[in-house]
Amino acid sequence: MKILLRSVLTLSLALSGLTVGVVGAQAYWSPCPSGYACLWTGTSYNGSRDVGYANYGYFSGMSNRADSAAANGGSCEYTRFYDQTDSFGSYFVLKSANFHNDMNRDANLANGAGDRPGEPWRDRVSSWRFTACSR
Ligand SMILES: [Ca+2]
Repeated sequence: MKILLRSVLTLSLALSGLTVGVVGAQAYWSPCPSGYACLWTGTSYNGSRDVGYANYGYFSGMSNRADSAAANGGSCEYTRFYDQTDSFGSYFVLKSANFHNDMNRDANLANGAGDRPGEPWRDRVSSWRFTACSR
């Protein structure tokens, strides 16, 4: 009986260990709230912030002024940051922090951003567009 109890106890501990190991819903850290595209006047998400929350739009308060950026489209997997208004011109892509733990923010646009490494993007972003939206 003592051996049986010990076995049950061991099994319980093993199962609770498995439960602890299960990862919950994806919720990656981001300086940008879910559902938004975000820009800051300073590097490393400092200074003034402007946000976009429609599927696309113009950063009226931050056009050609941003030094850092983050993407967190609530149901959209990617965000394009354009250098002209109304989703025109060149753009770089950041992944949404709701879906991806990598490439979802850039602390310094001057040395490249997202999928455009080495390309200067400081004081250049004017509009955004969410893409790959699931609902
Ligand atoms: Ca960068």
